[in-house]
Order: sequence, then C-alpha cells, then structure tokens
Amino acid sequence: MYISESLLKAAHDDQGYVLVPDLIPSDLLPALRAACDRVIAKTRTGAWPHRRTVGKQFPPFDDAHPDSWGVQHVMHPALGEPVFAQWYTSEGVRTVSAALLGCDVGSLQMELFNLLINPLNHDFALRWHRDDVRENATPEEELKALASWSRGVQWNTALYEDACLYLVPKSHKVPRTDEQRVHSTTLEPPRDPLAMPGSIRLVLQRKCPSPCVWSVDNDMLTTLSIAGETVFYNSNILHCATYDAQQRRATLHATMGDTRGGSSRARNVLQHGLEWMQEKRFRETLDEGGQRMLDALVEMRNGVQGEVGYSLTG
Ligand SMILES: O=C(O)CCC(=O)C(=O)O
Repeated sequence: MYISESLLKAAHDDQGYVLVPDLIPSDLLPALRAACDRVIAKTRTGAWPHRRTVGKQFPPFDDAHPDSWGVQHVMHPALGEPVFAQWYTSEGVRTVSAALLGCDVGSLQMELFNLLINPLNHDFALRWHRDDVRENATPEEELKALASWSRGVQWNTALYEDACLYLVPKSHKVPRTDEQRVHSTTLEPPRDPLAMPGSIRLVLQRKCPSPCVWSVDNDMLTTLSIAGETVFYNSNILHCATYDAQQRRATLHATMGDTRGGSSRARNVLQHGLEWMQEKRFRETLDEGGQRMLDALVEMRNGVQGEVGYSLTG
C-alpha cells in the first residue's frame, strides 16, 4: 500500500469513504475469481439458497424472484471455498480495517462477507439509504444514530470494473437536508441517482490502458495491473446502487467491527442470519487470528436479548 494508514483513516473519517487500490495480493486474485465463478453458478442454478433476490432490497431476502443480485455467506463451510475466509482474515484486510477503526487488530470482530453480482436478466437498483437508519427518521434521530456509528467498517472490493455504487460524501455525519430527504424517503429506487444533491458515482477497477499511470501526491507510479480496488465506506453514509444485467459484477462486500462497539452493530449484522458461524466446522476453517475475531462476534451475539429485527424495509 502506498498511502499511509493515518491518511486513509483521516479521509474515511472526513469523507465517509476512502479508496484503497490494492487490497488483494496478486497470488490470491485468480483463486478468488475462480471461487466467485463457482458460487455464482451455484446461486444462479439454485444449488445455493442464500442469495440477494431481485425485487428485494434489504434483509430478509426471500425466494420470490429467480434472479439474484448477491450471494450471501461466502465463508459458509457448505460452499467449500476456503479462499474467502483466507482473504477476509488476511493481514492486508485486517491491517486496513484496524487502521480505519483506530483499534488494535486483536480487537477486530468478524461480521458479514457476501458477494455482489449482476442479475442475469433483470436490471435492479437500491434506493437511497443508510444501512441502519430508517428513511423516515427525524433529523434528531439521524444525528443520534450517526454519532454512534464509528465501530465498524464496510467495503466493496471489485474483481471486475464496478460502477454500481453512488454515495453522498460527508453525509455520514449530518442529517439529510430537506432536499436530500425528498430523494430518500421513498422506498423506490431513484430514476437518476445523480439527482440526489451532493451525490457521486464510484467506479472501481476501471478498465484502463496498460500500463496505467497514477498520480499520487505528485509522484507518478506505473503499474501493469490493479487487483481488487476497494472502497471502504461508513455504511450509514447516504448511498444507493444500480445493477445492470449486462455488466459483469463480482464484488466482495464485507463488514468488520471493533469489539468496543458492544451490541451497537448487532441488528445491522445479525439480521443477515449468521447462526451458521457458530458451528464448529466453520471455526475449524479459520486461523488463530480468525478464531479470535469469530469469538468477538459470538460474544456480541450472546449479549443480545430477543430478536434483533431488521434495519430497513423494502
Ligand atoms: O451494491 C452495492 O454496492 C451497495 C449495496 C448496499 O448498499 C447494501 O447492501 O446496503
């Protein structure tokens, strides 16, 4: 990595997102791509039932539509793809996550790891949302929710060019303006995401002629390939996404927490149904550091009384 961790954290804290160019070691990229091909095929043929279903934006996902925009639980031992846990618990992912969270790697909490894919035959989209704040929250409720949302990171790591995600920089700290509320209180996805005041579209893993020339702090770098360009973003930043059935997508989508968050992230994480992570056979797929991270998740789970419910409708 050529950008210092403190600069990454400063940008993430200030803007609500930050790009990291090279989160996948080049020797893992072919294995991750091949594993993605296999789990996507299983999902599309119905052999893997845990999927994000076209027509349903947020959990709980149902089975009402044959097409899918995501594969859930890629580290699940029943999928038999250990490379996903290997990468999720790799030194690079842990180091960047801990740096953004401002914690020790020993305090990291294992959370979600899913795969975002293009539907095969149906374009789909997500409405403007914050992952754990309802669309009808008052400005006071928004402020309170945003102020307590610093103990987790979320990221998208693109294996192919990905222009699906839109977000409003800096909106992770402040309630929506009246005009932004107009664009984000409906359950319908926007016709034009860029009509949202302040929004930008992110393009990861943009195809470019080889060799690419990068300008970083006035240094010119030359690189032949870029593996796994990643956006880390505060999941309560105002964001939405569009899915084009014609545009191949395989983007690793994950979250990681910090044990100092206590149960603050329980609903956001556990609503996806993570009971399988408590099985011995999953634990056995992890190295010592991964098992420590899993222990933190199980401890959070055990501290929750009753049902966590769901963060959003739609
Ligand atoms: O598809 C994406 O990149 C964003 C997904 C998202 O916003 C979500 O899962 O809440």
